[in-house]
Amino acid sequence: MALEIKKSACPLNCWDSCGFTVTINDGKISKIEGDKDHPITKGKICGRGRLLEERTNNANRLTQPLKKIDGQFHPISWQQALDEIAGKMKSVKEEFGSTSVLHSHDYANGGLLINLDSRFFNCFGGVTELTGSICWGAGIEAQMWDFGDSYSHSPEDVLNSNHIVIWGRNVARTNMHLYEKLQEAKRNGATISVIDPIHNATAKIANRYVSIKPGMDAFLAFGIMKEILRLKLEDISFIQNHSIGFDDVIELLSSISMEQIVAYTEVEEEIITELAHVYGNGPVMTYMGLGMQRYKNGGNTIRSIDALVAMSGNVGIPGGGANYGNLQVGQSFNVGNLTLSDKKTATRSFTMMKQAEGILTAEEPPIKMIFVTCGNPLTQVPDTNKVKQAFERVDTIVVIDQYMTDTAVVADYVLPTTTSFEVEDVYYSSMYHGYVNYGPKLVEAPGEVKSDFEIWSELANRLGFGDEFSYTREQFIKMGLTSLIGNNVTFDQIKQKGHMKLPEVKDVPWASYQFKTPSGKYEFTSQKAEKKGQNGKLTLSLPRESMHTNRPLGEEYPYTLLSIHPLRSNHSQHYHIIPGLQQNKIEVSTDIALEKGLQENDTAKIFNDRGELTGVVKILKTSHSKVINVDEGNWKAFGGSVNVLTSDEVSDNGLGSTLYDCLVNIEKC
Ligand SMILES: Nc1nc2c(c(=O)[nH]1)N[C@H]1C(S)=C(S)[C@@H](COP(=O)(O)OP(=O)(O)OC[C@H]3O[C@@H](n4cnc5c(=O)[nH]c(N)nc54)[C@H](O)[C@@H]3O)O[C@H]1N2
Ligand SMILES: Nc1nc2c(c(=O)[nH]1)N[C@H]1C(S)=C(S)[C@@H](COP(=O)(O)OP(=O)(O)OC[C@H]3O[C@@H](n4cnc5c(=O)[nH]c(N)nc54)[C@H](O)[C@@H]3O)O[C@H]1N2
Ligand code: SF4
Ligand SMILES: [Mo]
Repeated sequence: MALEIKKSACPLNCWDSCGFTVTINDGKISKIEGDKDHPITKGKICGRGRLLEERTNNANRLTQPLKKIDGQFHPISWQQALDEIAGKMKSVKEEFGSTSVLHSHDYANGGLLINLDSRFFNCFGGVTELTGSICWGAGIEAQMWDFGDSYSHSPEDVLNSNHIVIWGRNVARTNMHLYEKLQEAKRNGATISVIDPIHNATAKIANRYVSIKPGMDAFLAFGIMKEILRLKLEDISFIQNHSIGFDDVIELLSSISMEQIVAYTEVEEEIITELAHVYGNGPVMTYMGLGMQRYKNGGNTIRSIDALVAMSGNVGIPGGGANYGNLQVGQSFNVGNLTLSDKKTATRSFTMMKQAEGILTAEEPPIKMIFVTCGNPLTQVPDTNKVKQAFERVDTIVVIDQYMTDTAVVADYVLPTTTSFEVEDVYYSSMYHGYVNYGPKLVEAPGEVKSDFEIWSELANRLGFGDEFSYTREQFIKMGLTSLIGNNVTFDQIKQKGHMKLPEVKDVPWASYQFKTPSGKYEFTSQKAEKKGQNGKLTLSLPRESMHTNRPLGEEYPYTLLSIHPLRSNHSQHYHIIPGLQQNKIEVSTDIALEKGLQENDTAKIFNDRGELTGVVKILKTSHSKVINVDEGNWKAFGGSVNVLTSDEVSDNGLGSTLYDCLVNIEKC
């Protein structure tokens, strides 16, 4: 038996972007472990990564193209599937124009060549595309306004911090290598504060846990800034020399009292003062999560925390930073070479959030055909009932996936695709560190499975633009890396080592205080926003669904529903292979349990005007008193997605989501 051990990389949409060592036994993946040589992973990976072995080998994996006939799926040949799909594309383009085709996707695979989907649709003439991001849109735009870009400090730099503030990031669950770094920093003497409505696993190692009312973090930042000014702890030199608009912040802060701040946030004044001393005694490294900006006021929340970090002198210094995304990595590639956006002659876009609304209301042209890739909108996009209704209204749906997901179930054609071990690519994440990883082809794909790339190129041949796909994967990877070549990076180096830190990536961003904003300074009041016709100032904005903004709704549905990321699954991708996950768990605060007479393991129903969901009650020992959580990603077969309850409303900036801006009620069944 031939046993081999090879390096590879995790393709999952995750902060960590780990390096793997993969054991291959007789042409099959048999084990996935962490690559000890990888500077971030250092030999450790999570269960989601290890279970990619199961996701590759599972007997339920799709291995043949399927076509739905009279409500039942039947295997068909690739020849038939691709001929029929290309034929349909041609005819809808002739009759309605190319934008009658919608490409619905998310970012389930962090490989560079996933961008070839855009090349295909651009060469076809341009389809209806999705803009914005359910994941992190509001916060990215917020940082674009404040700094001119969204950059994080290198993982190692946390060891230079005096204090660390984990603000709405579930580090122990979603960002395991930061969790390890936090433990190391704590041993070195740094303090850790966790600000979160839920006492999550990271709070267990923190020196200070601050429970906050969901959606009210900007007010906490305002309270801390007020105290910093009162205590004269602000960085006057940074404010005077490297920023604009601080007068607007002072005006805003004087328009709200500390009593109001305490009432909104439900954080005690003493704790606000303590946090002012933390920020005044830097360097302080602030790690913001993405959950916290999935509210109507999410962009303003991230901007207000950025402002706190900036005015306290924690921008551009080792051990500091307003760490949210790290676009330095993604921006290093030459993605335009892969996507050929100037090939498209027609354009239309829907926001990712409101794709269902778009499908239901589009007229000139209507949506006649949908392609779904790297996404599972029937579980992951808000307002599932509306998404289902919209998808059911479209004549032809093509889903490219590895499994019969809730979205694949509503398709007309399901095309089986490869896992990352069956094709060559380079992988990266624009969320945490600055490394790019190499993933070679390690095994043959099972059955008749074809990669997304092969599917695009075979459809392109049928549609008359096959030339644009007449390159090998390696040639395409090199095309995407051309922007790096002058920088002493070659594909062969990445290949040889298995990973590489991209030379452009700065460990301490903004150290020169040269910001990428219109003024070149840090902008407390954003000129970019003003140019767009918006008020670029920070505001006292509130979540959309709350007692303060909609009293009748707040009375009917008194609890905020969070739907945070599951520990053991990456979104919906692991539920079907982990029996222990195959039931919705409704986590409620102890106060809600008392109020509603709920006990551990009772069956309960949560509901609002959009939908309802049943599950088993779990009681959160420490959390904000009005909070319920159901982890996102669950399949219909196992109780259904929490998104039956969430709203498709878009956030205040950046076309982000408002998934956690969601009121519900609960009753025992
Ligand atoms: N295990 C696991 N890890 C993952 C993923 C996964 O599916 N599973 N997904 C990956 C992806 S795509 C992403 S985007 C990241 C997301 O990573 P995170 O941002 O860490 O995860 P979220 O689950 O979005 O929420 C993070 C935290 O925000 C808190 N929170 C919610 N509302 C508020 C609020 O109003 N204020 C404050 N202060 N906190 C709030 C929640 O209680 C939760 O602890 O995780 C990545 N890593
Ligand atoms: N209620 C609620 N909803 C949420 C969130 C939340 O916190 N709460 N989080 C949001 C966030 S942050 C995100 S990032 C999104 C994630 O949303 P999605 O990306 O839609 O979620 P996944 O479950 O990862 O689904 C990805 C699908 O792509 C398939 N896939 C994997 N690799 C490939 C490939 O190479 N090619 C193709 N064609 N398919 C592939 C997988 O099998 C899977 O079915 O969900 C969002 N939805
Ligand atoms: S899911 Fe994230 S933490 Fe887990 S192995 Fe993949 S990159 Fe690493
Ligand atoms: Mo995400």
